[in-house]
Amino acid sequence: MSPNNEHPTSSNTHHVTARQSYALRAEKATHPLTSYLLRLMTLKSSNLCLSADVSTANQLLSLANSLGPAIVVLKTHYDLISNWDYNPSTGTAARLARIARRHGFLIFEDRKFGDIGNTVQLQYTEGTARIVEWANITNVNMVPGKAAVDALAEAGRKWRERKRYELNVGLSADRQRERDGRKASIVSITTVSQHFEPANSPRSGGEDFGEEVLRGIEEAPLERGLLILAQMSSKGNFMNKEYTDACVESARENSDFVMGFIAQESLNRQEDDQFLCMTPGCQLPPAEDEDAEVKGDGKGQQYNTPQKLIGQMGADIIIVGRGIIKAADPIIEAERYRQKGWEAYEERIA
Ligand code: 5BU
Repeated sequence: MSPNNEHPTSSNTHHVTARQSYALRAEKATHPLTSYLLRLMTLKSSNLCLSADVSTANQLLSLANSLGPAIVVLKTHYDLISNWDYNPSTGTAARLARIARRHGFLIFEDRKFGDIGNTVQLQYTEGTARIVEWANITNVNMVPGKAAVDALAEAGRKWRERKRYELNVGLSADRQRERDGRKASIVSITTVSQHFEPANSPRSGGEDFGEEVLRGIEEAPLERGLLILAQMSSKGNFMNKEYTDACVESARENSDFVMGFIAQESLNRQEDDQFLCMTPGCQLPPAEDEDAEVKGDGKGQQYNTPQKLIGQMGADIIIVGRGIIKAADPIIEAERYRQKGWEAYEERIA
């Protein structure tokens, strides 16, 4: 493979989706989670994903709580967290899911699966983290081949079917108990898996969060979604055009599971492509010098502004980590990124 380390420079907003509003795309999207996310973006006027690259669970949860109102997706690297608590009911993922429902954002575990099909299925659904249980979205590095995507899609489908079945069994058992006048007390697999569900859900064991749920939208659908790592932001990466094209083909083959791409430009090419493009490598110049050039991080990361990524490259969601987390006031900075990202989108569709 020859490296494709140059960032795309030309405009990439010719596809019909680049001119459509997120609300219209929500109506047209066939993937339920894509449709939900686009509605959430419309509701919150936000196309911002926070990359919560911190090292303790408390830092993660506190960032999620304070920046939640500005974002639509929170991206985790759970293996960066030194004290990640794996308990399904009281652990880090369960607590994050409650905050996600309170503020209205999806959880995206940036796991970059990259192994043979059988292994990625196990990594996704089993092991300590059981990512499928708590992450609405995850991603795959397709270097091992399309089988990795097919295998994750199969695991995602199976999980959803099992979950639906468990929920139905759980609901009918509850109804039966109600009819019998008995208290809901049996501990079933349903009860255990329900703890992963977001707050205030008919699926979440009846916990009532009252006012503490984002109004105007229901909880996220059960469907899980995958993003394919089609292009990277890092200098000198080996993701060439041939690889990127294969990612797009694979996405079309698994469009009931693949929501879109991690890429530096929109990859919608065919008329009916409706993929999302989520883009890392995003920073703003300082507020006091908005014309300044944004530079890399000295460790291979390359940055572009929201204006370039959303406005010219057709990205849908900007992914921002240190630009926000390391700011003197992350809440103010997250709001600044939200505004800039949204303005760039409004200009694009105008
Ligand atoms: P930053 O602090 O905004 O540079 O963080 C970017 C995040 O996005 C970080 O978690 C990376 O692992 C992630 N990332 C990226 O920077 N570039 C890529 O091409 C991919 C992921 Br894929």
